[in-house]
Amino acid sequence: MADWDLLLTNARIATMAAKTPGYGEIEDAALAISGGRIAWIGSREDLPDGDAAKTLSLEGRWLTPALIDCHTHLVFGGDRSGEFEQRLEGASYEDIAKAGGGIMATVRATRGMSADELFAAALPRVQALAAEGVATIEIKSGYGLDVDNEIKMLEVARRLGETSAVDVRTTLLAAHTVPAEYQGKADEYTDLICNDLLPEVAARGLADAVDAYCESIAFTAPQVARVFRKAGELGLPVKLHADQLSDGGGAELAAHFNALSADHLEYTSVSGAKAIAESGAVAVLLPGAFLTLGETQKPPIDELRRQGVPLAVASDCNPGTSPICSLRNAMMLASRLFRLTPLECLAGVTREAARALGLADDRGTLEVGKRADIAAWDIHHPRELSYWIGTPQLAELLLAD
Ligand code: DI6
Ligand code: FE
Repeated sequence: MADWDLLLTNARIATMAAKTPGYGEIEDAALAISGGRIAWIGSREDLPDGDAAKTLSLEGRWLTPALIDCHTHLVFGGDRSGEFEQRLEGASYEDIAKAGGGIMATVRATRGMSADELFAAALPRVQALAAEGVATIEIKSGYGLDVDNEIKMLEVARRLGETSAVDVRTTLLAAHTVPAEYQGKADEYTDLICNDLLPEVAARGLADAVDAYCESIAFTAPQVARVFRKAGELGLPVKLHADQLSDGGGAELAAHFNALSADHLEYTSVSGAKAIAESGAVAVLLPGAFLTLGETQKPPIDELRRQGVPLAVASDCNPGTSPICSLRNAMMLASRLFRLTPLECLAGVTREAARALGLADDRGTLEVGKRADIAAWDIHHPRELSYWIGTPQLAELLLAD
């Protein structure tokens, strides 16, 4: 007879398991949890005999894997509503960045804040995501752009994970933009990242991955390649902001370095999509940035689908291009703007988001052995999670620990 910590009964389950068709629906289901892991899942009539320390009836509610926001920049100082206004008056994102605004404005605000102040500013964002069913959040640095401030950001991100119920994965994005003090000296700043910052971050275990922004206003492919080679030497996986504003061969570059994911991809070519497919990287779609920038060129969704590239969806929560602290809204936008189906949207914030973080074996689907991070919803069908706009439907978020 099995011993379980918790037995969930009278539930409808969308397992989101890769091998099952559709949502992997199980009607009148039960799910048993032991030691924070799923110990049994299936139809209630097949449930083996067992003793559960606690039993919870879900009263017919739907269970899905807890959501995963696999791309955020939610630790930052200040806001950029002034630039939002300027853009609506005609300035472009690149114009503002070249005039010293854009990312650099947030860098100045972030450098000017203590770790405690940054933590206090970021905590409500983490709580807002958790309130809509998110249990895992990736948080990038990239607004410090020197050794001390990048480390400060990563420490704040780690602390957010330690002090909240949400699991935080951190990503070093020192190659986000060239800081003002290195203007015209991008190679020297790349040296600083490779020689000083990366080794210290790796030695202190502060980052789970390394990201870079490959773009005409940011870093060239050879500079990104140096950062990625160093990350590889230090045993850290990589991911890339690729082809967001122009086709800079970012998808190919990400594929070449076996990146976990290539993110944005608005300007990715057919050959770029093929390269991602062959490498096995996840395409992370960020419709909040597409919306905010008034972008008209969409990621090559049909080509990515044809090539069998896994599609993830994330909020990209940041003060410049995606001031959207809601993964449900990102799902909603992915369906409206990129025509992802509700099934693709839900897979994109569960199974494929886990894969984009290198956590596919650990979470993102409801299967035996996986982490028991489970969202219970007041809905009649899981497609509603992309359909409703701004409608809270989370009944409960059950977390492994
Ligand atoms: N692409 C983005 O959309 C964000 N970073 C990036 O590389 C923008 C970050 C910002 O504007 O503050
Ligand atoms: Fe981003």
